[in-house]
Amino acid sequence: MAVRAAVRDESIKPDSSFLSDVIAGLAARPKRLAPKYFYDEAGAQLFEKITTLPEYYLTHCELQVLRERSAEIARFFPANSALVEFGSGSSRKARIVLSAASTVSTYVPVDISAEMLNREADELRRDYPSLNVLPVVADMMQPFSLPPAVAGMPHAGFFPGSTIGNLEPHEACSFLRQAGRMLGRGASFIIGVDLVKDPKILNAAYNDRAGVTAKFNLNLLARINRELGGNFDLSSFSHQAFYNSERHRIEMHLASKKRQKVKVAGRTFDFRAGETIHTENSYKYSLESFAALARGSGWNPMSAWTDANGKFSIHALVFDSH
Ligand code: AVJ
Repeated sequence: MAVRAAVRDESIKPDSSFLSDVIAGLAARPKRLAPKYFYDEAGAQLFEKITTLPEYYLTHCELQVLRERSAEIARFFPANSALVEFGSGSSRKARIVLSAASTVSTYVPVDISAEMLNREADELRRDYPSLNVLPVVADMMQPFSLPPAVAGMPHAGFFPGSTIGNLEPHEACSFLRQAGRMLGRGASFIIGVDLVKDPKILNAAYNDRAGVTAKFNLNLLARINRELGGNFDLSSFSHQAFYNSERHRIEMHLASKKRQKVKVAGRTFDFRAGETIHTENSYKYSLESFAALARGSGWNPMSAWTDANGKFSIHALVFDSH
C-alpha cells in the first residue's frame, strides 16, 4: 500500500486531487478510480477488518513469516542503522522485526496520515525506549526526504503487506529504483509480496463470505458522496473481484446493476447496465518473477521466505546500483 500504501487517510489534509482524480476517472473509458482512495477513516477500518477474515490469508501468512524469520530478517539490518517503513500504518509488522533487531537504532515510519503516525510513534517510543522514532508525513509513492538525523547511517527499507501489488509491474520497478536511490548503495529492503496460487484461493480472499471486501469496495462510492457531494446509490452497484490469470492479478470493480446517471460535484456521469468502475489491481508474483523485477530495478535478491503453505513471500534485497 498503494501501499497499504500511498494509501491511508488523505482526507485529513485538503486534497483537491481526490476531486480531480474522481472526475477524470469517471470520465475515462473504462471508468477507473485509484485504490489509494479506499483509505479514508471508514475504509481504513474496513481494511483492518479484512485482515482478520479467514479467507484473507495474506496478513495471517505474512505475520507467520515475519515471526518465524525475524532473526534472519534482522541480519539485513546493519549496526546503528535506520529502518524506513513505506506506508507504516499501525507499525504492527515493524514491531515484529524491531523486537528481533537490536542493531536498528532509528525507525522512520512514513505515512500519509499524520494523526495515525504521531499516535503510533508515541506508543513505539514508550515500548522501545532505546529506539529513536522519527516519523515522516509523506505519500510514500512520491520522492520524499529522510530526516537529516539519519544521513550518516546505513539504511534499510521495509515495505510489508504486498502493497507493491497495487502498482503496475513497470511502476513497481520505478518505485523500487527510486527507493534504492533514496536508501543508498548497500541498503537492504525487506518486502512482502503475495504469490501466484490456485485461483480459487485468490478469488475467495477478495470475495469473503461476510461481505467485508464488498463493503470496502463500495465505501469508495460512499466516500465520493460524503466528500464530493456525489449521489451514488450504493444499492445499484455491486462488488466484483476476480483473478485475471493472463495478467497475474486480482481485479476489483464496481458494476452498475442498471443503466443510470450519477452526479458528482455538479457533473453527470452515465453508466450502462453492467458497466464497471475498475477500482484496484492486486498483482501476484512467483518468487522468480519478483526477483527478476527487483534485479531489473537495481536490487540484488538475497533471500526469500514463504509461509509453510507457500502462499505469501518476504524478500530481502540489497541495492547495488546507483
Ligand atoms: C493492501 C493492497 C495489499 O491487494 O490485497 C484487500 C488491498 N483489496 N482486499 C490487497 C485489498 C481488497 C490489499 N493491499
